[in-house]
Amino acid sequence: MGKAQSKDEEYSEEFQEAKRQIEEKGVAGAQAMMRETLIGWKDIKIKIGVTGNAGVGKSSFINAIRGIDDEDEENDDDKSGARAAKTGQIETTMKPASYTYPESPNITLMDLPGIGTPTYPDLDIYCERVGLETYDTFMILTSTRCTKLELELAQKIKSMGKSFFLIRTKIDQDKKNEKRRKKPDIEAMLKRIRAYLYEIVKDFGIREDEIFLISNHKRDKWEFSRLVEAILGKLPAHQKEALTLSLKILSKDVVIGKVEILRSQLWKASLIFHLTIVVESELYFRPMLDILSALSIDHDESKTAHLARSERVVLAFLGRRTEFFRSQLGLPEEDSDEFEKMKPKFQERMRKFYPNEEDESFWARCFAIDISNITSTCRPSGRLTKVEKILNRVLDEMQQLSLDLLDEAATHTQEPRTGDAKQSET
Ligand SMILES: Nc1nc2c(ncn2[C@@H]2O[C@H](COP(=O)(O)OP(=O)(O)OP(=O)(O)O)[C@@H](O)[C@H]2O)c(=O)[nH]1
Ligand SMILES: [Mg+2]
Repeated sequence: MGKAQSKDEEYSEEFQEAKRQIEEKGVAGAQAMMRETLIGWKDIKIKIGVTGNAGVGKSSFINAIRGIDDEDEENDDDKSGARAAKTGQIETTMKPASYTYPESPNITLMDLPGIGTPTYPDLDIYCERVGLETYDTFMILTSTRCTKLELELAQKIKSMGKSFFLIRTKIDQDKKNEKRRKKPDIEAMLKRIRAYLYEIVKDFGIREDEIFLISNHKRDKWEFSRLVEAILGKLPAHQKEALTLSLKILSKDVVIGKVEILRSQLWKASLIFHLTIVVESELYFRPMLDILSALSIDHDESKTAHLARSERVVLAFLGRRTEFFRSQLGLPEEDSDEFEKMKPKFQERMRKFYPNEEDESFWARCFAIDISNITSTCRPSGRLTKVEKILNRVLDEMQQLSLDLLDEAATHTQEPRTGDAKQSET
């Protein structure tokens, strides 16, 4: 994720900007700027159009990919778009509605009305009314047979120079139907469906692996997680990072992708931390030293007080970062029901990720790291490297725990593993 060259460019660009901010507004300005770039992924806008015939499962897909239940009424009145999309057996979505990832309101999934309904019988009118040209990319959903209108829609999207994936929903229903046959062969059925669709869309330059067979009701089966990976792969680097960080944990690939991004951001996080310490010294330590010098009083006591303050800054910083990593990897809060349900061996490993800001011995106990060792390091580069090292270690252990939890869940439910690149179910 992210090419080395562009990361270097980005690094030096942001670094130059931080330097400029220090000159203009002092370290507090640079600190604010770095903090903004660190949470910048929340500001990148992506608009994905979800379209297709009426009733193929567009709204259900929008809920499934955001990890929201169709029946989730809790958020029904939520105007931010983080609510469940309405689904139903009759024509349900009458005009475009936008839905967002709960974690990232700027990633918009547009739930478009079905084509070819009495409300939108004509494709040109449909395209105009839903503003087809305003989307970055599309998901065309289909179930059972492909219709002429769906093909015309695909043609229209291609002619606008935009990309789309073809998603065949309701595979669970096909499986049920296949099982009623005398000699059911689910694998052969899946192949048949894929070959049928490929034959129809290959002239649009769609590759066979750009067709996805999914069930909105069973995200852990067939090709749902491969689809998520493919959507990420299509987006430019920044959008990909934004969407990855917004995803709920669906698979091992998502865990690994998130950790990779969090790791690539470590230098920014530790630079903020360093600037915080510098701000502390500027605001507190330096004026104090001046006063003490003026009064000809020994500095040592003040130095100790400053180090104690710095130590609190380190504890708070590491605590906040660890909490962010934990929420990114979908690991539960301490004392939550989810935590209570975990096996004791996992609970034990999780305890390392609930740092207590008041507990100075936490990092030494859990990660064999001496915090005072960091604060007493005066060289900024030494401080930065140490903080990055600690956070890297936290990420290593969190990634491993998340992967082990996914394995455990897969064994427990006896379902196919969600992280496999090509999933199939027989
Ligand atoms: N078995 C099964 N049913 C599905 C799946 N996806 C959607 N459905 C059902 O299909 C029906 C229509 O789903 P919607 O998500 O409302 O379909 P839509 O494409 O948004 O429909 P319109 O908005 O009317 O165009 C609902 O009863 C869903 O529960 C799926 O993957 N498997
Ligand atoms: Mg709908």
